[in-house]
Amino acid sequence: MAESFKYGGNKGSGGELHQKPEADNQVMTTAQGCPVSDDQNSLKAGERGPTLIEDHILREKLFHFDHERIPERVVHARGYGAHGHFESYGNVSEVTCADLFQKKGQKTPVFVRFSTVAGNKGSPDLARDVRGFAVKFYTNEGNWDLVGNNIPVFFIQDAIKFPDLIHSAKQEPDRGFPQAQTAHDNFWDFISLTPESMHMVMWAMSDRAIPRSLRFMEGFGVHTFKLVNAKGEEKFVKFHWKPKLGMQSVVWNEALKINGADPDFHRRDLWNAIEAGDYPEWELGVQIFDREFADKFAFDVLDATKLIPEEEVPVKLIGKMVLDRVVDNFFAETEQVAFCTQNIVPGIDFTEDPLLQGRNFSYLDTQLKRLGSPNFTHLPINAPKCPFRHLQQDGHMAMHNPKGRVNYEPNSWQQDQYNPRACPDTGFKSTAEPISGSKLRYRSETFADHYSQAAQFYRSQTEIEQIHIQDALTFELSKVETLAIRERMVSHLLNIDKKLAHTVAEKLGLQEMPAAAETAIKPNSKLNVSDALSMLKNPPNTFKGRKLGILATDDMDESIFNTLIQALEKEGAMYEVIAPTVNGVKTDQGTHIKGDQLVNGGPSVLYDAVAIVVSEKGAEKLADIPEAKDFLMDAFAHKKFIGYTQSAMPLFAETNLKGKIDNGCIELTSSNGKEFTKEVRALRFWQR
Ligand code: HDE
Repeated sequence: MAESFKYGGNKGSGGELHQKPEADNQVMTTAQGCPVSDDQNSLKAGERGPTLIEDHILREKLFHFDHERIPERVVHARGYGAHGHFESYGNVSEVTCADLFQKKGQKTPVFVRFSTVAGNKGSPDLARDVRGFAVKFYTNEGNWDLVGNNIPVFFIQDAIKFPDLIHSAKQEPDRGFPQAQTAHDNFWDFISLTPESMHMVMWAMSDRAIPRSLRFMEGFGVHTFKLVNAKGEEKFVKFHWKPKLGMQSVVWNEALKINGADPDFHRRDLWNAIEAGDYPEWELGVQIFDREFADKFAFDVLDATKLIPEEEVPVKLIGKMVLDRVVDNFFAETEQVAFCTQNIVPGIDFTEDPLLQGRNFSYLDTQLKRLGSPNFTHLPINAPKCPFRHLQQDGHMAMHNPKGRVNYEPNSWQQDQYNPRACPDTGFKSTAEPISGSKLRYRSETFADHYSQAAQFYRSQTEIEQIHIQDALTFELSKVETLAIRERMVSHLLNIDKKLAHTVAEKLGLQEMPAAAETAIKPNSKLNVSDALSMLKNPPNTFKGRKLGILATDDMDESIFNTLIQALEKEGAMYEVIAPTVNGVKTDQGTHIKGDQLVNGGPSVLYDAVAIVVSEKGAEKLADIPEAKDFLMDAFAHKKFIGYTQSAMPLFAETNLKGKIDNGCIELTSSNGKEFTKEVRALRFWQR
């Protein structure tokens, strides 16, 4: 019998690769540690079977495989995680005694999981959706989970509506589609019957819901929390994450194409950036305010559909987070991480926000279902990194089992080493919030204004951003088949902005304008514009962390290419070479340049700006390739900056863009790489 057969498989079926282990520590074993002699063939009676049930190796392998999946998250199923640390600026110790904020430079390990909300685990990254932004801080006084989103408000005011919201957003129960999309009847039916969602809808229809990268989004704690200092004095707080590289989104047409070209666009981007040492960073900001401000603020600070404009309470930066390590194992870390809003530490406290109160129940509950045991806190990704001692015991998969007699308290076993006791001085204390009133099911009247901040958000956007909101609403409602739902949505838009309502109605071809929806109280149309709410009013001023797509062919001008690359490297930007063969190209000097993508594998939607560095002959050849034409035409349509060499003209001519060359198209020379890199910092040539 040939060796290759003995150690697996037949010749010709890859069996040759199954070699004997070289060292003892390479010998495969079963989960019970029994060495395996053959991992290619099951145990059979006779050469052609049947297979024997005695084959414990086969049965153990299949048994484990059959149980590989755990229930995916009901929401936020699609996510991506990374490790890093939080470094405190040490400037809020007066306001909070939370250990992680006490000293300047103090570092706390973190694990972050970003996610979309509506899609299932395998859905594409660039769905129009809210992004989860969940951070687990492994502090010296226990884990603090700040389980936020990339949008500062939420759809609903009371946790009791959450299952309805999510049911309506996910695939419809009879047909099982659409996946990862809110563009369908059920979602807009629910939304149009839920006026409190209008502010969030404006955000969800804005470019915030189609981020270019997880690295370029803001994050928000959403709810109002409390900070408590050593004297027990409390202040209210809203948490913000500000991306160091600035905010950036794609345009909708790009999102659609990216989902086809690379459904893993966001996770790949995060993985690649961290692996390249280009560690993404965010600063943690806080809006701190007291009860007096809360009482006089125009809205209830317990209402999660409202924000506090940064112009009214400025954001104070209190530390920075760096993500510098990818996971070792996606399942063990990203899938098994269990965020719980009720994971809180001394110095921080909850408020009575009815959404937050409901979440504090829901997250623990969901982890039991997903991870199957109350001992999910024993998993390395969920375990605190500080010492922990308690008297909880047993249960499925118990891995931390204390020694000794003590498993209750009070007890008389002072001599026992393991004997944890509560400590009134250092232990977590809830703030003594005065509560009075009757037990009732009620929505506070202070929660009644559903339109004023929606209007404020819309008014605070630039014209381009407003057009994107109009287009997004039109797109989504165009997929709604029931006319009454479209009309009902327009009736709400009338309370937000008349021009917006009329534009959407017109784009939808509504024959008659509905009356404005009834409002519980008269909206305030005079709230000040807040520039902080606009992405385009706060552009990044760097191309750092962004990626240039260089369409290249043989015989391209090497000096132009080199100047460009040097400038990009200086800027801290990345690039990929897209070539007719993935092996790459040869320059006019005969140098081989490695290719990253094939012309039909690297469409321009994957890049922040593009350059066409080709020879004339190369351009002529590209002019015959549809994907090469799409590369240029899409970049132009998506208002990207386009660097080009004169020799690229045959491609421009074939795409009819030759006569349209504008200031967003920049001719590259062997000396202007720096100028080009500076120009593309604006990310898009919106004037086009
Ligand atoms: Fe969540 N949410 N949520 N949510 N949420 C979950 O927990 C829930 C809400 C958020 O990467 C679930 O582990 C209720 C607001 C993020 O693992 C579940 C309510 C915000 C993540 C759950 C809300 C969020 C979740 C599903 C209304 C932004 C992903 C699986 C009261 C501030 C965390 C899981 C991760 C996940 C319940 C509303 C953010 C079912 C009941 C508001 C980022 O427990």
